[in-house]
Amino acid sequence: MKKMKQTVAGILVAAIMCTMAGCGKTADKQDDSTETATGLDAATTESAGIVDDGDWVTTEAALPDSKRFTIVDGSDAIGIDFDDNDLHGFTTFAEGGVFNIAAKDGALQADITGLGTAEHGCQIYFDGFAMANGCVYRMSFDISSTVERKVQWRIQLNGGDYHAYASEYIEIGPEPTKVDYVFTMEDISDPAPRFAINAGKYEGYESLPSHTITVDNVSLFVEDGSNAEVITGCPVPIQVKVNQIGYKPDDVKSVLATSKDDEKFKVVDVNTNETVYIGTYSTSAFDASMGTSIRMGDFTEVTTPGTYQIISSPSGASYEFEIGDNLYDDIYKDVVLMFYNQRCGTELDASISGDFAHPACHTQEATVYGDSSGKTYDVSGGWHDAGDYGRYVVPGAKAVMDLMLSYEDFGFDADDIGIPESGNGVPDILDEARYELEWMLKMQEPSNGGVYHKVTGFTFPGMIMPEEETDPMVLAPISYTATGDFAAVMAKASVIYRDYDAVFADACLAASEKAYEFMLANEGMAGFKNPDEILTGEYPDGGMTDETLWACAELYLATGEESYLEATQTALDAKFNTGFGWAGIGGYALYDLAKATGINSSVSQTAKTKFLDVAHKKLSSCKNSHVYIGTDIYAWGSNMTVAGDGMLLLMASKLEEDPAYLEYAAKQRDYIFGFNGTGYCYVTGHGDLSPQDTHHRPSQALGKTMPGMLVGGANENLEDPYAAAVLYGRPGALAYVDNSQSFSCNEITIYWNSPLVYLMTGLM
Ligand code: 9MR
Ligand code: ZN
Repeated sequence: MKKMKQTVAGILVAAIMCTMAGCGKTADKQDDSTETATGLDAATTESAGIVDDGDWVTTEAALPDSKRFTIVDGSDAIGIDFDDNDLHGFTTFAEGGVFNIAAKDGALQADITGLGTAEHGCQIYFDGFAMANGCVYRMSFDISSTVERKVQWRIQLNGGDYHAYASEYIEIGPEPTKVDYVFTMEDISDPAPRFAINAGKYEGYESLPSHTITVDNVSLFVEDGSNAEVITGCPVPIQVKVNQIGYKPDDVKSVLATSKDDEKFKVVDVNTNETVYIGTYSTSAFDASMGTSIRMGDFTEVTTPGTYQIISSPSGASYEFEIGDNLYDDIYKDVVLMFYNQRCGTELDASISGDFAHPACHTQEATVYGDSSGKTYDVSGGWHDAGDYGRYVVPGAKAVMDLMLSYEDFGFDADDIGIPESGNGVPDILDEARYELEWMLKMQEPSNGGVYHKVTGFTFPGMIMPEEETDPMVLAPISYTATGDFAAVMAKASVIYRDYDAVFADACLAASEKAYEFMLANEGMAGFKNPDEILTGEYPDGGMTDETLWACAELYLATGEESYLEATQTALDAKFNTGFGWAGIGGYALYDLAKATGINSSVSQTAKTKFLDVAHKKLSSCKNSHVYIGTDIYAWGSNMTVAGDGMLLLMASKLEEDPAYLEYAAKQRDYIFGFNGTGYCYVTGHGDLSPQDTHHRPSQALGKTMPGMLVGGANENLEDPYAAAVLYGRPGALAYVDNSQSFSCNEITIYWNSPLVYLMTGLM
């Protein structure tokens, strides 16, 4: 057993750190005495009388060296000998396989008792290295098995179609086999590939006795790096950032320069090349989320409709943007139509969905997990949750609620958005929400009112079109959160749809009451956990006091009944999450109680006080933020947090007069459209720089990007191998990469689009 060698992953990390230091963005905090600790001085603006002195140095600041790593001849990209009895990141994937791995006696040992359903039924894998096009590698390792059998080793793309860069089928047995394989990386460079050994079910293997596979001395050696491509990582963000879609004439308008040197900027009309405004930036401040010094400029005074660009000295130009009244119409339409495009169980019409049209998908009946009688239900319909095709009640309820509130709070009653139901006399937003509600009704167990947590396959499908996922569908067990969220939105729907369809409204209310009975009978039920065999999205949530509150509050608002009032009073006294996410959802209950008229006044007052308390804190976070946004936590789906903060501020503006609510709600919108650290407009198909390689199966299958999807955005937790490889060391607000392998940054979901619908509706 040989000594551990340094891995390219190690070199990669070192190279990125040099890159960060070299760009002068992380290391300059301490010696900039002009910076303020928190907040920025308000930008002063020069007179709009426009005297352009011509003194503009607008050369792009030297771009940091974006080499992510270099390939070193004679080094290991992977070099692990397990001598220290550590797995060094080796782990497993199962498709029905029953096995476990451990590092023992200086080697990796896999004890296999069930082969699963595919060659990768039992997969042992390793991520965390990188490969360059043109480089010659030597893959070697020792492998044995206590029974004679076949396995396959692969180095593969970690996502998409998982195709192999190199692979071999090998017969192994008790005598160790030495794999030694030299190959050239012909594919494009990959900063996050996967090395895997597939030890699952092969043709002719009905079963094998339980056995142990031993793996040792795993090495991916750089045999010849002389022709290896030098790999570049994420693009360097543009330094001068604006909302790329644009501003309404009377909006407060800000420009963000991620630089400490810029002192002034001008706003140039791109059609006439005329300078229409010259502004002075605030003093610089160090922004920890972006890990750099920034300055803010204000050009609210520019109100004339047109197309503009900011020229900043010395950082250069911004993307172009518009000032005008109807500039949101196109993006808004796409953001709303995204829900239609995510519809499941129905044919998508090419006249609406274009390339994304497809035949009806997922129409097969689903089996109830763990039901010995093999019970199946028709649960077709609803929206695909995200980049995967799962349909999950918990996040679906949040998305439906946002759409219903867009209608209720802002009278969004357009009936010509262009969905099949357009022109039917019911607002399209309600038609669209009803598509999900009708599916949710099917997810309720008729015998007891509980609601199945989700319907998916046992595992995520490949990067295929939805109608190609023909695997058996399974209904995951009933959960308290799914039942609570269901009870809440069904009660709400009974109010919202009553004027349009009283029969439907009654059905929703009855379903809600039945779900509530299940909740009463199952108080203290444990939070949902995926059964071992179901590997799709989990949506776990152990804190359920907010679901209890939301359910009884909406039932009280729908019925006025005393028992629901009492339950609401009790639930309001408990500790609960006041958010607008998929897990924490108490904000919806507070808001609906606070805005209701003619209900128990102490309940509505309590709810209003609690709601406004949350809103006041959010508003002051926005005011204290360098970039006017309400969060400094960049977790999975951070764009939902930002859109949700905008939503909260808009709601607060309905309960209490304060122009700051609208102003800062618009800032959350600006962030999403490009006024942020990465400079991305995070909605596909709009803006100058927007995501083009999303983790979204239809987009990946077709090699095109569906428009109108809001991606998850910056995520400092680096929760997928690709992000871990290319974003290591990046500050939170910059931890975003436009790559389909990065599902923790670049996936899309219905419940990230839905708060954006609310925010845009409110601001329009
Ligand atoms: O949006 C979810 C995020 O908040 C969680 O951190 C993450 C991991 O549990 O899961 C996200 O939800 C995914 C779901 O599990 C499956 N469909 C895609 C969702 C978005 O990535
Ligand atoms: Zn489907």
